[in-house]
Amino acid sequence: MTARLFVIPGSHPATTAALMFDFKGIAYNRTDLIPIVSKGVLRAAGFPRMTVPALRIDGERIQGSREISRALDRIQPDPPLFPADPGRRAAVEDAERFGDEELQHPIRQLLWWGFKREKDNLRAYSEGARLGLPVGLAVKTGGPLVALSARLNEATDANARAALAALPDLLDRVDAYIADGTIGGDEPNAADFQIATSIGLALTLDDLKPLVEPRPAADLARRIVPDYPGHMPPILPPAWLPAPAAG
Ligand SMILES: N[C@@H](CCC(=O)N[C@@H](CS)C(=O)NCC(=O)O)C(=O)O
Repeated sequence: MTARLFVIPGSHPATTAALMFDFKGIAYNRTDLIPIVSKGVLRAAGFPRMTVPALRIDGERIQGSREISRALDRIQPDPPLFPADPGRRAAVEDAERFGDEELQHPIRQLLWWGFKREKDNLRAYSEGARLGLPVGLAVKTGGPLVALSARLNEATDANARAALAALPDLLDRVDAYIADGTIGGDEPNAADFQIATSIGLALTLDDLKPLVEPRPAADLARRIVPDYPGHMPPILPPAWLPAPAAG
């Protein structure tokens, strides 16, 4: 089997895909892409969309973290990413969809807001990446790409504030999935990998840490993705930050 996973360093859904490969024990090669430049590379590689994770496996092209979880289970059923029981499978699929469609993007917008404000923050998220040029040089010359990425991700002040306002409810949802056993069990499933990376990424932002740290969601992230790369020192205006939940 030959597999090549296209990622952008620091991308949470790309990290989800990488973790699922490791869980399955399937060997793969990784191509690290620079944001924006990634779009042309993915197009040239024959992918229909312009986002990572994107996977070429034995000539087949699969794109999107949820598509990849299903493909990996099809290609190698053990260990499974989805429960066999139909009711439990539906619950995991629902949690995975929530992680993809509702949780991922607000965190992404806060990250790009932070990069836009201080592009040097990108460096820590790209440590060890093979970008085809030194990370320091990529960051130094990356201003226009950061500005464009922030724009394409709509990382405006208004959306960053909306993402922060939405965060407590989103974290409540994650904690509820843990409490009802959909995620956080002994054996991780596709929703664990989907959700834990967004929480792991959130924990790299010092501004978000006090909101996330006291929650079961943080324990899940530390277990599933203990070494999420990157660190963003405080950068968001304190007045925008919601109060940490009373504990
Ligand atoms: N919901 C999609 C999200 C894919 C996505 O938006 N990926 C981002 C990175 S986190 C991307 O490729 N952005 C393109 C770019 O930055 O140029 C999934 O889970 O696969």
